[in-house]
Amino acid sequence: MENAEIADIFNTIADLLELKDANEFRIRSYRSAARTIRGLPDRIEDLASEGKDLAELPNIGDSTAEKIHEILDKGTCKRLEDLRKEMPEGLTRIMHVPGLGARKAMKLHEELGITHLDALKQACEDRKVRHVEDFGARTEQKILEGIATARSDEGRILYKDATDHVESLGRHLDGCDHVKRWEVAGSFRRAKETVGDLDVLIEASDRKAAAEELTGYRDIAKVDSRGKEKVTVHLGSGLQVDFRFFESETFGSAMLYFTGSKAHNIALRRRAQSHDWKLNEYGLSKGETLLAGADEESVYHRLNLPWIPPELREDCGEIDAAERDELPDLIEPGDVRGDLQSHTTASDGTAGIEQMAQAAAERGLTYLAITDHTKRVTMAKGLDNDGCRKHADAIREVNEDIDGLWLLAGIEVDILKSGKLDLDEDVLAELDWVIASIHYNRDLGEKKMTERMLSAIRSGVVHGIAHPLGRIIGGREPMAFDFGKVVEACAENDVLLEINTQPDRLDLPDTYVQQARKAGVRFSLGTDAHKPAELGLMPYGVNMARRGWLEKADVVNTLTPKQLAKALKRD
Ligand code: DGT
Ligand code: CA
Ligand code: CA
Ligand code: ZN
Repeated sequence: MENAEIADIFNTIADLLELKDANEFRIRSYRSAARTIRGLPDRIEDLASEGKDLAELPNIGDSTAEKIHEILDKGTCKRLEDLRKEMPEGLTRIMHVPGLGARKAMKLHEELGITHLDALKQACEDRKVRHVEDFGARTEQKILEGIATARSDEGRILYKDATDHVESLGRHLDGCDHVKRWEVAGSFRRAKETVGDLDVLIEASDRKAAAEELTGYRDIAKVDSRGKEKVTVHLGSGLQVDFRFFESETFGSAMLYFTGSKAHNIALRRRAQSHDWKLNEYGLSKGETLLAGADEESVYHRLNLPWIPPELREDCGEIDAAERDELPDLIEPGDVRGDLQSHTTASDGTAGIEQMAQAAAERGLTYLAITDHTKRVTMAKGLDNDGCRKHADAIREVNEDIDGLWLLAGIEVDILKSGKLDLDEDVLAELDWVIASIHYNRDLGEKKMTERMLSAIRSGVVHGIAHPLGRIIGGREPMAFDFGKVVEACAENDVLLEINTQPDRLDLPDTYVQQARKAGVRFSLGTDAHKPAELGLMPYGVNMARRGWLEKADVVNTLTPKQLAKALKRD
């Protein structure tokens, strides 16, 4: 039994308990157990059979350990089965539709007898949901959109989670004697925010032996097929991996083909056809003659193009740009000098100012902006005017004591419903760095939301807008506002747009970044770290910046501290 399956069981128990409105503490303890199990480097089944005491694992107590043994033994546990008898399990999927949650899911169940997702969709289409107390027509529409998003994301995983799989699978492949070379292509190589499956290309010294070796990877739940060209497996988490074998003469054209995107491939193939050549995974050829195939560069060059970075291969203008020799010189992780969003215990972070500063210095950052929440965010104990002033003093004090790191005294100020900022402008004007964002009343209709954004952008005290769309991948829809107008106002008022680097936010996303860049907007990168380890999330945001065609000069985090200080001065 795989760790992920055990983790899923604990998450389902937590969901069912949440629907029952059970004790919050118990719900949370099941969720943390699930997280621990999912993240373990070893298979829990192996640990158990080696006789290890599972209760010694973090977040796992005696009763959880007992349940794990029960699950390993029977594939399920009594707790889950009892809950299933009490509560339709389909509700656990309904509660995860963006905008719903356990309470609303239960309400729909009680009022309309809904027990599964299809029934919910039908009820929305039949306009029954709008008549339930607290719901209304707009909510009904939102639910329909939410179901569509949940479905389109189904089976896709976050890029970061894919990275973890690739790292661990990669270690296995490195140890396979008959695997001479392996590369991951597909959406993973293009660094898309979510990945549907992994496409791994293999050069083997002996395909049969290599297939034998690679299917020995410990996290494989099922080998779907095993052939001379291709081996398909499913990992414990359900993620599909396609391994494809290629020889070195065509490895480059295979990389090109399986990196995609499909639209990019089609555009390239059209180009080849205009010369009466053929392009596929086995190379670029003229009749029987192979013109290019060993590496990607040679294929592009033969088509009279420079090599195009995978992040740009979406058929969104990259071939034209390549043809005119106007491809962007994309920003790289090493260009980033500092981090422009982080939280401390002053609001909802887990570490103090010193600890965050220390961690940033250890990572080699030359600046870090501390940007705690303001009072509107009551859940995060947000700061009021007075609290903000005191916090800024404390940040500046730590800044005095630490060498080689500039701690910016900053804030993530809420943009209120009215468009006003959550703190006084004179308080904000004293700070080194002010980003504004929306956390509440996210749905006032497009017109009001646009005005709200514009009034923050025009306030004269705001340097940037944080997580501008407010989306959570697979969890929350972007807010509806006129992005074109916001972009225009940002360009006019010299206000930055953030690329929030949290793997489930990545907000702004690629196509929005492209649009804003074309209008002359500049960007900031913020990990939004709520604990020291999250300062390591920067590369995920750099990926998004690259997919948005950004160069070093488009992102203020590449400035030296001195240049940044100058850029942030308000007139
Ligand atoms: P994913 O897995 O949904 O995140 O997205 P991809 O882009 O990895 O798509 P996938 O795994 O279906 O296929 C990998 C690549 O193979 C894809 O990016 C382009 C190429 N490919 C797949 N099917 C076709 C096709 O029908 N025509 C062309 N030209 N290329 C294809
Ligand atoms: Ca794929
Ligand atoms: Ca695939
Ligand atoms: Zn935030």
